[in-house]
This record gives sequence, C-alpha cells and structure tokens, in this order.
Amino acid sequence: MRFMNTLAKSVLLTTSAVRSLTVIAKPSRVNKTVLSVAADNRIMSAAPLSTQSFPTEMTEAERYLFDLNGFIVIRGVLTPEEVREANEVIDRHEHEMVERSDAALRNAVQGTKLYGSGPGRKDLGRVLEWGAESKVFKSILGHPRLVPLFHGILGKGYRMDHLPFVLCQDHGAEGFQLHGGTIDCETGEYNPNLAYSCFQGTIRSVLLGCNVMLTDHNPGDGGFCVVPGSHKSNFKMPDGMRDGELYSEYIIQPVTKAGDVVLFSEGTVHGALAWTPENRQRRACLYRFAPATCSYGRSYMADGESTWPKGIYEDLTEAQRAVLEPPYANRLDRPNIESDGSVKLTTRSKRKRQHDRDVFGTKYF
Ligand SMILES: O=C(O)CCC(=O)C(=O)O
Repeated sequence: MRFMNTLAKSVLLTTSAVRSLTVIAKPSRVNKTVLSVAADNRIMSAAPLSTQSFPTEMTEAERYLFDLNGFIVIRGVLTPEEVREANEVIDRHEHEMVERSDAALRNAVQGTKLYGSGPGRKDLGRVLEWGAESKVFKSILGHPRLVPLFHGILGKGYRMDHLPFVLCQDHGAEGFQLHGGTIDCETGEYNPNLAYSCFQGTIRSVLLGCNVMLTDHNPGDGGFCVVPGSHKSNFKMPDGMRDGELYSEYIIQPVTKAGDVVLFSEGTVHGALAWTPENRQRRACLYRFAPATCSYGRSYMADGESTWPKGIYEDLTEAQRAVLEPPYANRLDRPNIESDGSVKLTTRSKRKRQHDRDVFGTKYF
C-alpha cells in the first residue's frame, strides 16, 4: 500500500513548485490535471507541492534493475530549480575547490584514456556546512524519492557514511581508474567491506554510493562510469580494463540529466571517464550511505568527537538528523525514518537499559 509521503511536504515545501518525474519515479498519487510532457519526454508537473507523492517502497522494477546491474538511475530527484540553486551555491564556493594536481593525488594513470589531457579533478567539500546554502545538499539525506530505495538497499536506520562532496571536471580533466568491487578489481580478493547480498528477496549493500548529477552527462561526455553486474563477479578484472584501455565496451557511462541520481553499490566496479565537453564543467555531488550497523568512513567522529563537523547540524529536519547517527543497531534506541516519512525511535526496554547500566556502568552494552 502506498501513502502520501509526509516527508515530501517537509522537504519540498521549501523547494520549487515544479517537480520532474519519470516512469521510474512513477508517483503513487499526483494531481493529473497539471501534468504535461516536456520536450525531452519527461513528465513535468506543476502540481501544488502538497499533492506531490512518491512510492513509499522500493518498487519491483527498481529491485530488479539494482540487483541485476549493481546500480540504478533515479530520474528527476532534484527539480531544475534545485539544480540551479545547488550550482549557484557551488559557484559561490568555487574558490574553495581543491584540484588533485599533485601526482600523488591523481586518480588515473598518466598516459591512459582515463587520465584525460591534463587537469586533475576538482573536489569541493563541506557541502553540508554552508548554513542555509546547504538546503538542497541536505535534502538528499532524507529525500522522499530516495528514502524507499535507501530502505530497500540499506535497511531501516540507514546512515550517512562519508562526508559528501562535489566533484568537478573541466575539459580534459582526468576521470578515475576503475575501483571497488566485492571482488576487488585490483587485487582479485574478496572485500567484505563492500559486500553486496540478496538473500530471500532482501537486498543489502554494505556501502552505497549516491551520485547526484548537477550537470547533464550526455553520451560520450565522460564522468561516472560503471561495469554493470560486477557486484556479483567472482574473478579479478583482467589487466588493462581498470584503466579503460581494454574491454571498454563493458564499461558504461550512464546518460543522465542534471537532477538525476545514480545509486550504486560500492561493490559494483566503477570509476569516471575523462570529461570531454569544452565549455561545460562536470559537477556531481557524491554521498555514501551505509546500513545502521556499518561504518567505512570515520568522520562521524570528526576530530575525535562523536559527531560529524558541528556545522552540519544546523537547520536539519528530524529525518535528516536521524541519518547522521553513528553506527549501532536499530534496537538500541535509534531514530528511524518510517515509510511515511515520520521519524520514530526504536526503543530498548527500560529494564534492559537498567541492566546494561548495572553490568557495564554505561547506558548501552
Ligand atoms: O566521478 C565519479 O562520479 C566517481 C567518483 C568516485 O568513484 C570516487 O570519487 O570514489
């Protein structure tokens, strides 16, 4: 059963009145009288925000495609206005970008296709620490279009695992050698830290990439690329493939519009192609999420404290704040985003907490 997602209201009331939807993002209930088809065949909706709704569960089609390929493109998550707003904010912070210019920071091997023709990738961090300017970036943490997929891939109580950042490529800028893989594509060894599983219909990915496209990625442009199905591979990648020199027909660059989101298991081998457009900087904001009990990054203990950098906590919704919890099990009093967008605490009984205190002298075991 699908419900109007109340989270949609809290996030979207603060954003634009125009929302793009696609077949994959088929809404459960939308005011049909205001739907129209845009030139690029996307369904454009100028419906009042309060009537917008999203599926509250990952759909069967989404499950099939994610399990098959190890990634999925979710269309039109951010509205054109939100994309514009995010890019304007990035423009204001452009001077803070850090180019990976030193040889030790390069992501591709010189002389290979992925290296491009010279410039390094530019990284722009602190996207959640810009106060009101971070609104669009924060919206991704508990975005009503994405929450059902996060639940379907990571489970309830999912958490932000890495600090998100904007990655930028100017003309000719290097991409990123293929990396990741449940069978590490470099060593051929099993990597449980990026494990992907599907057991009795339940998908789980220990680390999920969430690449929010902020510019169009047309065929041949370059940028994010992936080896579909490699999350289930059993063997080491053949020599030459990691650099895109060989077997490039098996390396796919998903074609996306600004506002689309690519969700990918870090267990799916991926990377980036050099950027080819001459007058258009590539921009994407990359997040990583993990199940409630899993942790790969350690910035949730920034500077040795048990919190993310303090600035992140400003102006968060309850749902966004829940996603910033450190790793621990759901049954230990964890705030959970529910499928209707509300946040509920999964509680541990008072008596058991008292027992923990009696035994360990701490609030939890
Ligand atoms: O450029 C991209 O979209 C992929 C980047 C990536 O995989 C990484 O930074 O680990």
